[in-house]
Amino acid sequence: MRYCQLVLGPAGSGKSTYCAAMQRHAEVSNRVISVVNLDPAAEAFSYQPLLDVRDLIQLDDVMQDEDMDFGPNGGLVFCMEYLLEPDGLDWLKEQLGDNEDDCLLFDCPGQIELYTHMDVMKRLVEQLQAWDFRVCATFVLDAGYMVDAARFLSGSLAALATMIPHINILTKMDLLNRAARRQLEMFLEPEIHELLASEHNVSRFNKKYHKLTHALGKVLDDFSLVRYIPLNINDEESLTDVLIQTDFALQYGEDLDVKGKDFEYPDPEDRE
Ligand SMILES: Nc1nc2c(ncn2[C@@H]2O[C@H](COP(=O)(O)OP(=O)(O)O)[C@@H](O)[C@H]2O)c(=O)[nH]1
Ligand SMILES: [Mg+2]
Repeated sequence: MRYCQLVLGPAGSGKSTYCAAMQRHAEVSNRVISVVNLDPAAEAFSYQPLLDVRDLIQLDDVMQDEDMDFGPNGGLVFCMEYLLEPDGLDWLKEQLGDNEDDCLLFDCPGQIELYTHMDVMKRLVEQLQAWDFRVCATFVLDAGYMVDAARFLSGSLAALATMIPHINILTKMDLLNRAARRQLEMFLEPEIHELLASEHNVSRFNKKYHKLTHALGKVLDDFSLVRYIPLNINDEESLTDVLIQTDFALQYGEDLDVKGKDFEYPDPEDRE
């Protein structure tokens, strides 16, 4: 079995920084976590990638091709589709190797359309599973954007668009002052009704959609679907905490834990 996190989230939310910080943190804890750059439009990241999709295809090349005439979004979609063609997949499979127990982070592109309107990411997940990877989605959001309930809900709903086990991480906690951190605490394990009740400045728009917001909040609440883990990349304990949660989602180190999925309740008849 191999393990991987697809690191997802809007552009600038801190995906590449998370990958770099986790790789570094793993080294300190005597573990190896490798990072794969899957963003054909990536400009800068501070990790040393195990493999880089830009070695297969570069967004700039696609966009400069006059026959294809793509803009940035179309170009990105083309690159991801190309990766999932047989030749692209052969390349990816070979690059990934076949080391048992590998732990990988896939630093993914940020365009939400790839997840909401297209099946490229779903196909990627299925392919990775066929190659014996256990896959989870790690959804990264900038803590600075979690400032009001409406934004909170829209972020949460985006997080639900991924259909595999997923973890939500709030990045850039180091940038918040103490008051903001305290305010954020109520978002972490949200009692959504309380949260919505605490909204003060109800605009006309908010009033009109008040019921909708509450209904959506109730869905999230009833199913305990959304939880956020704060991450301060400058704090090793915080990194450890996130690693524990992602390990749990992936059921990494299966012989150490009882796995929910395979656990069988003992037959009461056999109890003597
Ligand atoms: N202070 C601070 N800056 C961060 C953190 N995470 C990301 N950044 C900065 O936010 C910007 C975008 O981060 P990046 O990882 O490239 O985002 P990506 O587009 O999601 O890969 C960069 O300038 C990072 O240095 C964080 O946890 N703390
Ligand atoms: Mg990036």
